[in-house]
Amino acid sequence: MMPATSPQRRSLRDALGIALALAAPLISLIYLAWLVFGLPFVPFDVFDWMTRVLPGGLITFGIDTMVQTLVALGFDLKDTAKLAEQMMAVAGYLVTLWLMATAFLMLVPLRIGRRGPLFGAAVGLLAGILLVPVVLSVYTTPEVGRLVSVLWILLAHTAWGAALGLVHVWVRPQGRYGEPAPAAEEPGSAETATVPRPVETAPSAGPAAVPIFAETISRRKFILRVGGAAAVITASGAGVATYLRLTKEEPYVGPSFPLPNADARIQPVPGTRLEYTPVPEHYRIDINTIPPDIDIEDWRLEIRGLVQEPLDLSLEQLQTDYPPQEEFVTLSCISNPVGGPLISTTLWTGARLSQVLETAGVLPEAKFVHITSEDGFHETAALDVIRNDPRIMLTYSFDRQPLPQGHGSPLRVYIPNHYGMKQPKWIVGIELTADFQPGYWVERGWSREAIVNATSVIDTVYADGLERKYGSPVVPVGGIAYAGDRGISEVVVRMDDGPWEQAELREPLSGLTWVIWRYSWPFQPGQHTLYVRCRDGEGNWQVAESSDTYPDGATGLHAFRIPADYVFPEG
Ligand SMILES: Nc1nc2c(c(=O)[nH]1)N[C@H]1C(S)=C(S)[C@@H](COP(=O)(O)O)O[C@H]1N2
Ligand SMILES: [Mo]
Repeated sequence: MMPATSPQRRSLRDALGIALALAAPLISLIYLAWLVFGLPFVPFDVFDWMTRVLPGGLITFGIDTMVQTLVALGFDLKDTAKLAEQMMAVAGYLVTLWLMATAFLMLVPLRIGRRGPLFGAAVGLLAGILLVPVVLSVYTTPEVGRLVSVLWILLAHTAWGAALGLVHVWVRPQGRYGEPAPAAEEPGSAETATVPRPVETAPSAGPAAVPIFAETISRRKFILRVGGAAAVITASGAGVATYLRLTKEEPYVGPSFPLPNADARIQPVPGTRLEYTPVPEHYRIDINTIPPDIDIEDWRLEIRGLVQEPLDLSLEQLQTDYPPQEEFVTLSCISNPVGGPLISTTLWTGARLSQVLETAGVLPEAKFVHITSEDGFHETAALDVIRNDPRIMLTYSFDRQPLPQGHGSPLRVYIPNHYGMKQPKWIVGIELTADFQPGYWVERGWSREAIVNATSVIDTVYADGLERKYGSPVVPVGGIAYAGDRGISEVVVRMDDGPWEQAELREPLSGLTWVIWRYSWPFQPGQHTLYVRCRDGEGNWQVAESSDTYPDGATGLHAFRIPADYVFPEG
């Protein structure tokens, strides 16, 4: 006997709940398999693939929105930018699976019976087949062979589909008043349905209508059980991840050598950012959710194109056949907003690029050097520029330590005075060409030259340092100014609409880094805004007019708002 309210279809709410309870454990499983066996983590690969194929404007908008949101929410960008991307990747994948499964549960007729799992498996396999070329084209997460990865992707998604089909037959649809209804109706009884079915996969009645479970269970019970299992899998995944991270991470203990300007007369105002960025805190920007993992033993730098002799150089050759050179370098991302966090300073060590090219014997027709990376990133530099600038180097060390994986291990290039987008990490090839070839971000509309704009930032208004100068209270103010290899000749600060006043400059780590400045602000009670502006070593003032990061890098003055209750002058 059938209850009168027995529905012929699942409600959307039911389908959404069940579909979510199935999508979450698949992701947890794929995640665990990645951590433990190095099998592909599909969400990250799909996300990175989308980053590469979607129009540049959309990606730029996405990055800017993310950076602005994180900064506005007060997050430390170096910790959160990649994490936010990773969360977006997982969320996108989850929602896709969720919607697919919901559609399946809504559209596939309940009387599909024992053919449910088979049909589900076919749907899952199809999803897996679509994902395979995507993952293979990016392939940054797997640490296993391609065949194993392909098999895993197909297997995992087929299993998910089969589970979906099984659950479809197993979990009975909820009646209007919560009464149970059989998952598969008796032959004939379903035919009395007045609601037309959207999809008829089994047009002929017959064996399909025989239920494969002796009993069906309620949605609530199902979600409790599967949800419990999913929670266990997810929690153990997070546990393993935390364990792996804790055992991998080494604490950072400052530079192992004295900084060249340790005795400089001008000292930073407390609250100014560190002049020498600890490497773990160096900002990181690239097109990868997980940085490429290159095996240094197998890696070779391939020099090709218009050369007398193509070369394959090992890292050891680069380190021993060429005299190492060092530079203190400030690197900035072109996406760094004025006052933003995408700028850092450390010590770079490498081999002079012009010398390495000489070994290969550059042919006279060559005009450009096209550098390619493991992740598909690439950039072009003019051969003239490389020949005339001995500072341009193939870098293998940060802070006198091997280049970290996230910063381009084993090799990246340094080109002074240009934004980071001009400086490929994870280099695998250098080709000498006669024709200009636009780089990865240039193809997406960003600046062809990408010369850094002069910029200056107020890091701190040190209220606790309030002191008296000639009897009047002053508050120390400090920050950085940066203009690539042009250096900084002057920094000025002004309050509200007042006159510009000189700040003092600290001797920088090198002519390629930012400069720390300080200024004694004659204290005024009340609410005020301080502005800073700098002049580069060639005498050009920082552009005061505001412009967006796209396409040439941000310009405009950094402002520091001082609330009325910020500083309390002593009696
Ligand atoms: N291979 C590769 N190199 C790359 C990128 C990338 O996505 N892939 N991003 C560039 C950009 S936009 C910047 S700002 C710098 C950042 O270097 P960092 O992460 O070491 O700070 O790397 C550059 N080199
Ligand atoms: Mo960048």
